[in-house]
Amino acid sequence: MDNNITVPKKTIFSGVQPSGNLTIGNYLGAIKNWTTLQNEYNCIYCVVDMHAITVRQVPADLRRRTYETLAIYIAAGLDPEKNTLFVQSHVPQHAVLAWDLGCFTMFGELSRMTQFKDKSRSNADNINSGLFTYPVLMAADILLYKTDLVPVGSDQKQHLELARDIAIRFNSIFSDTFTIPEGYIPKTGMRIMSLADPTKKMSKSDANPNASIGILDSKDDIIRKFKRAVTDSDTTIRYADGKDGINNLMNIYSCFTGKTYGEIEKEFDGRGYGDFKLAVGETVADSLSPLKTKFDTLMKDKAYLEDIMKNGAFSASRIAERTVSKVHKKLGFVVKS
Ligand code: ATP
Ligand code: LTN
Repeated sequence: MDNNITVPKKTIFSGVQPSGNLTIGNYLGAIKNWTTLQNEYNCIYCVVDMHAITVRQVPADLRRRTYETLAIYIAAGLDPEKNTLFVQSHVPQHAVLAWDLGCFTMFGELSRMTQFKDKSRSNADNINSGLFTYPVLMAADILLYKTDLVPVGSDQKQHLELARDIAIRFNSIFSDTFTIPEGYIPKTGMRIMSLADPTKKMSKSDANPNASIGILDSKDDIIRKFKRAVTDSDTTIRYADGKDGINNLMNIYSCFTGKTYGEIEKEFDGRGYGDFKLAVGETVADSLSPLKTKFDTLMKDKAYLEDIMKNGAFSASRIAERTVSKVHKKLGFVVKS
């Protein structure tokens, strides 16, 4: 038997917008899971700054957060030697392919996107066309790299479905061009909810600073925010329908400790919400502390971060250029001589 046959690694692509202070929702729903994939897969992780400008950004903040997001990727455990880490706007093929794919995406499909509806409500004075075509740019991100798997939180399922539909449509018109991507959605930490309104997802662009826990928040802030988390008028710590606030805290505690809901219920049997909230706050703060220390060191070395961005963009461009020229040939564009 030939043992030397090597199966090519599957490709993973994902990204986070540098649109605010990253939350434990981004960490548990996305970045933490990415670190477990880096040995088995060919992983490409992007800081999606072009997506971030669909909502008005302060330029200096956007720039700082782009460095910070990359530093968080590395501080959370993504090894720049094993993963391609880059900034979306450094690879212009993302915008080019987004235009092409936009001509194969229907107005009706985009109108059905719940993120567009939610963001139109929260940004009623700036419902720009980028907000509307956001999922097309996301489809371009994914399809440029022959991506097999896309690890995202469950809130992105609908966008991923659309990316698949666009790819299937293009392939059926022009013969096989794109790999059809699959979602890779984690079981635990799928959806971390807001501390202020546990029926809404925790989001880094929430206007209420008490609604979310930032990965880089101080221990005091983390404990204070958990103490204020909205719960219910019951007194027992148990996972049950209608106890959205407690269920969310139990989910967060479970993600950081590995304990099951049953174990958590036993641990806090006979104890009040105050005790439980304090335990969650301390556990989260202590678990994030090593990441924060590493982050602080990385942020002092901008040249190092820029080097990673540059190398990442170089590797990503080589693949992205190939995909775009293949697509342009199929579309009938004259090849530039
Ligand atoms: P914004 O508030 O700016 O729209 P966001 O906080 O929702 O952003 P994104 O940058 O859109 O975050 O998402 C990055 C990744 O984090 C995605 O994979 C998304 O599914 C995941 N994610 C975001 N919020 C949560 C959450 N509350 N629970 C689980 N996963 C989440
Ligand atoms: N829309 C995503 C961020 C994102 C993304 C991607 C995720 C942009 N492009 C490509 C996975 C693959 C979000 O999480 N809000």
